[in-house]
Amino acid sequence: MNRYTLLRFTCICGAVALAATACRKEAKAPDPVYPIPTQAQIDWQKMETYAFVHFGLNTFNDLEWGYGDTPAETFNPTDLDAEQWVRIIQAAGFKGVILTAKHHDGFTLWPSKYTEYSVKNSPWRNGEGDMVRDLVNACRKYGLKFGLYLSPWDRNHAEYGRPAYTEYFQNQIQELINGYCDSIELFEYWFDGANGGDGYYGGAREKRSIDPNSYYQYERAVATIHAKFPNAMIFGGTEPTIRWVGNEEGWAGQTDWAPYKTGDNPHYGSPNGTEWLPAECDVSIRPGWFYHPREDQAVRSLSHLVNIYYQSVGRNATLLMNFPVALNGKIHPLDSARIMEWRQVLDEQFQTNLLAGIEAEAGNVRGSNFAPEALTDGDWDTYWATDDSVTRTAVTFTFDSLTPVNRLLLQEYIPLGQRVSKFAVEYLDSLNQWQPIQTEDTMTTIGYKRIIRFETVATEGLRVQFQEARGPLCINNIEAYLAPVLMVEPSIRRNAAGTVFLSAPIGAEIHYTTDGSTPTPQSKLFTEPFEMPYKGTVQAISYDPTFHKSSAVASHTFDIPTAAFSVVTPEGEKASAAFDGNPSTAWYLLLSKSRELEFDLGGTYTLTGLTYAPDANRWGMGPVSKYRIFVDNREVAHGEFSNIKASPIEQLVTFPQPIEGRRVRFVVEATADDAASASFAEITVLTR
Ligand code: FUL
Repeated sequence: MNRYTLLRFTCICGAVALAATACRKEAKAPDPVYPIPTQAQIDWQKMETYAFVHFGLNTFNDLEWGYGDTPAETFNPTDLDAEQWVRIIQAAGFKGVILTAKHHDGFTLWPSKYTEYSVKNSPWRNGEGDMVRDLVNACRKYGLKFGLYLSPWDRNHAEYGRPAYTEYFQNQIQELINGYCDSIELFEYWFDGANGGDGYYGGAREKRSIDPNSYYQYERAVATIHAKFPNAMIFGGTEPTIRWVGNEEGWAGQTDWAPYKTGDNPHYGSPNGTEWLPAECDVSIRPGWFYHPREDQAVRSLSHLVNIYYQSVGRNATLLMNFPVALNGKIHPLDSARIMEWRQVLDEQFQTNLLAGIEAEAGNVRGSNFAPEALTDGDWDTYWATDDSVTRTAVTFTFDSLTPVNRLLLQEYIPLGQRVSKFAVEYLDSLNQWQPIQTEDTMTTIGYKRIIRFETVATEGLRVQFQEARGPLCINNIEAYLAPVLMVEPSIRRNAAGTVFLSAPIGAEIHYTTDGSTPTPQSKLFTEPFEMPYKGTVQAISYDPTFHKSSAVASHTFDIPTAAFSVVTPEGEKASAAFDGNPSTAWYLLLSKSRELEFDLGGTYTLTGLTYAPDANRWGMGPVSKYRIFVDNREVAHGEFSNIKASPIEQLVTFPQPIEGRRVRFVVEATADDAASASFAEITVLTR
């Protein structure tokens, strides 16, 4: 008889928890700890993952934020197929899809009767097309939930900033809700908060500012939506039911409270939040939200996407994954292949719940109707609860034999509020001692779902120590898994002098090529940094020689090295961090001193473009939003880096034609946050 069976047949009240269960009577449920979610918020959170589709005029003009003046005639998908999107999205396990019915450029993907700036004036299906209708029909056919994104900021509309636009905005919401959403469940409505101020505005081409809290009349908008869909979640505006997580990278804080109050950091929420406002993590499968052919090489890696899942769903948030539909009107094959790989990895990682059917022992039990059996019975609505006075206690799971394990999934019964703020996980070692698991995860909040990743241990027992909570514990589910190791592709970096550094997880070999061929385990083995002081592409894989497993291929194309670059303006500056090949260090240009960075390349080159990356560190500031670029005093480009504040990724400027020269001047016309300094994490030139 092992320890587990022994316990099952013992009934010593108080001392042994499982036994305590049997001796207990039924108890009344714990009081809620406020704030608590609505049923609609609970149902939405249970969706866990859903998709975004960004598609529109931007797609055809290689833009992220159209100015509102790109002609409607440029919208021309050759082979639009909303059913293809829905099939892929559903096969990858997403429960719904949100469409950018109108982005900031004001172009509507449905033939709105309130504007001419829409699909009806495009060549697509001779102006007879209606993308909102297509997607609604596809969702209805496949049983996928539907959501709408409608940008309040409209850079096309002549009346933007005046009362007439507010009416227009409200009319469009009426049009969408009442004209399109019959017999479909609208699960979410997205009011994007972005507003860069300037736009075409019917030809005025000027900057207009509004007070978003009063101008758009969000209360009216929400009343329209909720009149028909009382359960739809509202993102943004003045009456949200969920919150933006504060970044566009797909991660929530390790500590993540659904309770929230004004002023809280959206990554974390807070235990004394007054409103139930759970976090949604929006992220694109590529760097941009809209499709750009150059980003075909930049689809997020499998390991990155898997990580995003753990850092969103695994941290009490939902995941909103964007697909930038390509020029032909379909999800790009690289994106669909990657997301299916992602689904497969997650299915493998969560294949067999090692705790299914194992009865837990609990240090305290409120009553027989709140017994720890609820933790592993597969029923979301049953939960283990403790006495009102007990917030510190443990649950223990005993395996029949040594069991390797490296994941623990915990869920609180959130209808009664979010409670746990500190816990620890332990395993039984070979000497029958409890040891802490080795993990980089901090074990603070749980909420709807928390997943902890740790080093594999082969053990006969797991124990969760609940250490702090806002009230008696209410836990409805605990699962454990053994996830196969996922090979992570190497990271590739080159310093200013042209030395290339590759790194991979401990234990993995790195094999690489520099001749354009795909690396295999037979390719050159990386043993030390190597020199590549010229233009070229490094491709590399991680390889596990024990299990003969390779990672996906990492690839990085480098242009001329920056060692020979020297700063001309501002005089006396070296700006080394801007040229060091390391995007996590940044140089700041003090704008009161100079608004430009001019540098000499150390030789004459034929230049085709430039890349600029702002400081993307958590507290980074001063991303350049408007620029002018000169080569040897000739202006070669000017423009805007759209959405750079919310998404501080590398920006590419391609010059209209190649130009010979050696002095590049980058003029900062504006920063997205009006900071006193502009940040330069990296600046490079592209040569022919
Ligand atoms: C941001 C927008 O500005 C981006 O273009 C994108 O739509 C993203 C989802 O939200 O605020």
